[in-house]
Amino acid sequence: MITVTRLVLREIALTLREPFRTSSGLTHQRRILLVEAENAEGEAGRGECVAEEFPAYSAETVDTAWLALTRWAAPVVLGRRFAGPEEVGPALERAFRGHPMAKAAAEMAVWDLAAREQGISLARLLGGTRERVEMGISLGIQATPEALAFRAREAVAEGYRRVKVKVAPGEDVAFAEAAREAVGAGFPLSLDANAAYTLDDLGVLQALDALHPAMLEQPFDPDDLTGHARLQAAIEAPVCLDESITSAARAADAISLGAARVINIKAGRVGGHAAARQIHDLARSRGIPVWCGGMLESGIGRGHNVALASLPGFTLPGDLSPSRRYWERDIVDPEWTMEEGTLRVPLDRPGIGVEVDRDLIESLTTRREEIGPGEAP
Ligand code: OSB
Ligand code: MG
Repeated sequence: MITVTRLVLREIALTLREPFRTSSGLTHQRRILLVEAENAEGEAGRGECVAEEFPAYSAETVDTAWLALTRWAAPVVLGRRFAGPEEVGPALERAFRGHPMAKAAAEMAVWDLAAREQGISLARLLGGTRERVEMGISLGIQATPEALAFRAREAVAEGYRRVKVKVAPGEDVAFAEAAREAVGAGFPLSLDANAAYTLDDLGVLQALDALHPAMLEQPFDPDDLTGHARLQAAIEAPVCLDESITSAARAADAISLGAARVINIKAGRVGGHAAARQIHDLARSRGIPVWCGGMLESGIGRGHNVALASLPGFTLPGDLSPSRRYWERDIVDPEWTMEEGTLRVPLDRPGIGVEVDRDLIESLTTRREEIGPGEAP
């Protein structure tokens, strides 16, 4: 049994050490929505909403998630006796439509709390089996192919197990060629288009395919499963879906249609850990490899990603970098680190395995709201 008696929502401002550019925009300062779920004993679990400031990656934003959490998710979660954290996602799903990033932030906070109440790691509670997870870097679009090649070479030297490069129309073939040459012929190099192309760009996509990428991530609009299936039939590289996969049902459709040979799972995008695990189980039963995506999270969201990535079907390196790659100072203690291209899953520590730096979080907070049972606005 688990009961949440108080939710604390908080928005913090965190500045990336280096701006991150994709086909859908530039991010330098992250507005991050954090959710704390407390039980009657005052113990807290934490979740992080992956929604961004502007609705480019998906329709949700920090502000819509704040609204959905306070108005619709809080009354579902607060004061209710759940048999376990796996019941929270379905309850939110029944209560209102959409807003999977908002739902996930609350759901994941309850999973962290449940693991802490049981005195076990979140990785164990989710059914994780790995002691270490392999790390991959996601490189934003750079000013020139040469600059990208420099960063890609650096990443390989640092030990990353996979390099992913963002591409966009006009900043694709020359950049991908430079990255391929930098990492070497056999090295896993992925390309992520963040939905910037259409089937009319087949020529460009075939030129990218000729560079033998480990996968081509989300070339088309999230709704265009049929287009992805057509593309998959026309290229050798596996098509990997990210933005398209918003639920287990969508993942099942994508697999059945042949729209994806690989799936990027982000618990924060699909409504939380229960849905993420369901997608993992489904993909595993269909022979589809999965990996854990990232959304430039703080150390809290990263902790959730690490726990999820410890599940057995996560056979490919995730978009997972150490804290130092993103932030001058992360909000968690200890910070996340990389050893030989892997990250040690904190199986010996409760919940996500890290504690928050309360003073630092307080100093970064731009908005805060506490909600108790029966208090939802
Ligand atoms: O498409 O995977 C993506 C970051 C923000 C939004 C979307 C994506 C990304 C990344 C960064 O690729 C991955 C990371 O957190 O390191
Ligand atoms: Mg992506």
